[in-house]
Amino acid sequence: MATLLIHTGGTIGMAQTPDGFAPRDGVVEDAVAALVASGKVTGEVDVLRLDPLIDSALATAQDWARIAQTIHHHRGRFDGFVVTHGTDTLAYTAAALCLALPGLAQPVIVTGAMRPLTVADTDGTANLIDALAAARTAPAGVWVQFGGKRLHGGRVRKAHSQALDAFTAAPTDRAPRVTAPDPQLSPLRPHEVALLTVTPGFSAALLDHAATTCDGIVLRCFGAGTVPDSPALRAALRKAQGKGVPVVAVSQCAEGGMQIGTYAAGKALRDSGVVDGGQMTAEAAFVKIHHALSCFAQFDAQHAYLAADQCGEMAE
Ligand code: ASN
Repeated sequence: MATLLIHTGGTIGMAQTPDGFAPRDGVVEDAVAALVASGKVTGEVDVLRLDPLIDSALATAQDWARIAQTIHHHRGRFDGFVVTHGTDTLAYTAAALCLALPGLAQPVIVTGAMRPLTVADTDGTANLIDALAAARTAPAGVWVQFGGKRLHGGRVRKAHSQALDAFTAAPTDRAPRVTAPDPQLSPLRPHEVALLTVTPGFSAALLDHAATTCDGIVLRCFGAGTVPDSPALRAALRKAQGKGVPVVAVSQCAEGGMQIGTYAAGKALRDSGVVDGGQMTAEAAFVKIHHALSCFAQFDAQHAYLAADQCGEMAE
């Protein structure tokens, strides 16, 4: 069985520099070669480096599209894929890959490390071994293999900034892939998408600015879906609706998701055509808006796509 490992950057392949950890060519390639030579990894593993290697803080929608294109292009030659990636924005990339590759027949295993392969107490070796094994055995779809856990790529979030098992995902029976009769590559283009968090005393001017200047908005609401309702907030939401700027509401809580309609303080969302994000993470909502804007020209079609579960990202 052949696996393609696509290396994009991140701590796993970093080394110390005067400015702090930064990507270094050859680190992941050498580690994979050593694992194969020692027999800890079996089967053929090809490594493809997506230059320039980056700290994932610098990743953009173009990077998500490039990784998806690479997987789609090589889908006929490999039984599974591993993507090595920085952890800071790994959840965005995993969700973007879930949505970008409908009908994917192979597993895509996204992994990385909290400590580089170049330090003694690295977690990168274990994650690499687990990810390469999962690429041969996991069901089709996009999974995150990290800290001994295999998580749904469309539901994952970085929950800890230091721990080796930094990721969590609410479980679901839905596979992390969009169902389609044939493998496809969805268009994915950069867009201006705002991710705004409501706060006590939230300035509706921020939302108004986003409605004026952005292509889409993720609104992180309180609890099960309440907002600091005010005429100014309603006017900003109506402006977004009038301009055809999709707004997706998600919960600031790490678990439980939205239940819009429970409280009158969430009615402004309903009255303004805001999409109920359900169980979606803010990361998944952010990339889903990019997909909706890239795939559909009409607001109604964008809205319908955003409101429907595509790959288990919204499922209970
Ligand atoms: N800053 C790093 C990155 O996201 C963090 C990591 O990979 N652990 O690229």
